[in-house]
Amino acid sequence: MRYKIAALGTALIAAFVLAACKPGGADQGPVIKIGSAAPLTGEIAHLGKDNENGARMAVDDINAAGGVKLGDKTYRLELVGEDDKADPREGTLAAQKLVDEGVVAVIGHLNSGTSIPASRIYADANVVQISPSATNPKYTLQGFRTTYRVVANDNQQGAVLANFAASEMKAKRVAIVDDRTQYGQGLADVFERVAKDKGVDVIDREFTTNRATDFNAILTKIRSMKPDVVMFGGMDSVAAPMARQMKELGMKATMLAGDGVCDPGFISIAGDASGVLTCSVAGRALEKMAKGDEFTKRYKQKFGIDCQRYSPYSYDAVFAIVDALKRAGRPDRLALVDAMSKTSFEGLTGHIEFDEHGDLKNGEISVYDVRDGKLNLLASFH
Ligand code: ABU
Repeated sequence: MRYKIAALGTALIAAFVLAACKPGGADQGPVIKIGSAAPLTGEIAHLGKDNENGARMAVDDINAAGGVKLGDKTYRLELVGEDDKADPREGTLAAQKLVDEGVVAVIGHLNSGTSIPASRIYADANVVQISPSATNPKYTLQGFRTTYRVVANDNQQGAVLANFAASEMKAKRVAIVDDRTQYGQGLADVFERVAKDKGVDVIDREFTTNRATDFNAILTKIRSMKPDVVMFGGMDSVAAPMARQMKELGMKATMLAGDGVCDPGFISIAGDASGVLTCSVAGRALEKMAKGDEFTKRYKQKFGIDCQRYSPYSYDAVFAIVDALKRAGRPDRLALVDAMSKTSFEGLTGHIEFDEHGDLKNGEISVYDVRDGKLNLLASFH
């Protein structure tokens, strides 16, 4: 049973409707605001900007195609971006700003550690939240009717990584390091449990932080234990210097990591140490999306940079909002919340439909390694 929606006060309804219908200019018509929350500064800003760019591309495409027709009105979408700095407290501040700004829904946040605390603020304000990248299972298990994601979760991702290590990589001895974030630690926990079930010897469990850059002590200890695999739960900004230090220490182990690491940003920071990585993405591989090539070309043309990881998912998240708005028939937060659970459409990233928690049905996990400085798709799992 999901969280009962808090009743909206008359003043708030009036404020929201006014915001939603505020003229965007003489020739632009009324506006529906959609929020985007992600780290736009700091170590993983490249990923946050990528999430925001995907949402912006969807908003621009929808506006270019004539906007959103609801009843006898046609609305232009406006994307309102907030920087959550990948920090839980900043995440709640960004969430409150977006709620106060009058957004009807939010695409975000990028991190599980920001998405989870922010989700209560969105739930209390009846604002639909769709994360294009937060994978910690707890995010959708809080009982909120407003909380969705368009990627698979870490119960799936951690299990696929552990099965892949045992069955495909034939790993016998695995050391695990995590960054103590909700994402990194959570993914490492699932990986450890499933790996042990598969008979893999988990020889060490270490932790660091999501800001650390020096892993000499941890890696020297792990090296002495001769692992086949070092599983890392965390983000690319930490994994890349760790990979470089593994190479400097002459370690032969493969680094195995999840979607926080599996992106071109890792390769550009890790450089000639990037070949150590095997990693997963919590969704369909870009290479397997029917319009993946077209998306990456248009993205490069529009923003002048290559897409990183989850921009196709934030693109689809905006379309999920518009799909539900059309069923709702009006730009109203509560009507949108009611319409969201019936979402069912073919998106760029695959079929978008949600289970009773707001998790994507039939989420896919893609596994890559790095060859010749590029991510190379190895396998996909449902
Ligand atoms: N899923 C990868 C990074 C985002 C997060 O879940 O924290």
